[in-house]
Amino acid sequence: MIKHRIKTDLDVEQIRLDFPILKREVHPGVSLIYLDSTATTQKPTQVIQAMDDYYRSYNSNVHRGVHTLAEEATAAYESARQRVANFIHAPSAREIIFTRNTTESINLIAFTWGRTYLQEDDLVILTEMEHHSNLVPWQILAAEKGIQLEFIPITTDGILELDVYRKLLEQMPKLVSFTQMSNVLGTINPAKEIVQMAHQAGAITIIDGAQSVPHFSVDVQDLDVDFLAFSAHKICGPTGLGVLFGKINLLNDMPPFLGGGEMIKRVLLRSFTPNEVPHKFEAGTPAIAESIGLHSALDYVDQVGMDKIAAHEQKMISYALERLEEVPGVHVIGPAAKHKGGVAAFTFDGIHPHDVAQVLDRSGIAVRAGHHCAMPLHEKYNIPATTRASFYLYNTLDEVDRLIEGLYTVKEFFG
Ligand code: 7TS
Repeated sequence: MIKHRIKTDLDVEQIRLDFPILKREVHPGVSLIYLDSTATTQKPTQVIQAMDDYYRSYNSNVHRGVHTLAEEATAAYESARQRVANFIHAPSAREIIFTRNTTESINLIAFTWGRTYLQEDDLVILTEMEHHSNLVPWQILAAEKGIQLEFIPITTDGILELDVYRKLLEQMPKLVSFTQMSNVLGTINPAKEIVQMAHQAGAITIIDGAQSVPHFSVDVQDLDVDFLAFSAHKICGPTGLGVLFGKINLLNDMPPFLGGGEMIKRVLLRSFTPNEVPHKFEAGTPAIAESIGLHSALDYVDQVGMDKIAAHEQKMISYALERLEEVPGVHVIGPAAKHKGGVAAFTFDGIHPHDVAQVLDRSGIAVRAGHHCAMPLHEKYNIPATTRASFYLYNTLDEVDRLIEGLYTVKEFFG
């Protein structure tokens, strides 16, 4: 069963030592094989310690005090903002807004920019492979304002049909919003080209970077994208913190999102003056510990090297696709490895994905089963659900072998 295999450039055994959870047994004598990083990634000790250190030594609210702790916490929070700007090559930290997650980042754009600038019959282009968080906010706006939605279709291999996109652009859309990498198909979309084409048609662009920013190097200036959203918890950081990058002129012209403390300059009984960007969009006490955790997470993945992480995942997915193909009855959806990140979603003839995931769990293998918040995508393939294995910097080729062994056990179990 164990195959001869290629080597990857990452010292994964060393990296694994940084992730305490990877040492745990999920059942007596059964160690964890975590293949669900697309849902959320595990956290290295460095990140956990950075947050622990904040709570132990300088816990305080930000921007509100002149005492030492408040100054230290504020400096750490603003330093995290600068770190995020550097990580995605944003020209200025003022273009980085902290939200709760990717979902909130996209909703923020829909509720502020969308409500202000989109009118009845304006066209918004999305794709058929979007996560619900880049569908539902626009559907809400469509119901409220009568905007029109169109979708770039995908081929049976899970690649965007850019010829159809080109045709759609002739209708002069106001907005093109798309995922840089699919959380189900694993498809990596030609983001720069999509943005460029949208701009030529006069549209504003949004990239859902939830699955791209953690897995390969993303440069918002090179992409020339107007907005980009991602979540800290998918890049070795904590839950509860998201990022929205926006070009400064757009952010300056957008109305605030939520109202309350921090987002104001001056308040009278019946009116207020909003604060400057980015604070205008950060009402209330922010996720301070989480921003410190994200700072540490970005240092961590940068130290490993984003290009090395991407290359490792490329080898992981190539090997996984090759091995999954050997299992009779398994069908992976999505493109060939060269167009794909480290995500393999598949069906197993005659066996429900939840049953697959449940039997795999007995061997300690954590995969996700379901529609992965992409119901329209599954409908396109005429399947209700898939089982999904996803890989990150701490996964090994041995774990792929264990997954394959697990799938043979599933097959035996269900006859
Ligand atoms: N966009 C994409 C492409 C995603 O994969 C996800 C989460 C989101 C947006 C939303 O991120 P959140 O942090 O706001 O929840 N994707 C998944 C997944 O595939 N399984 O669980 C969460």
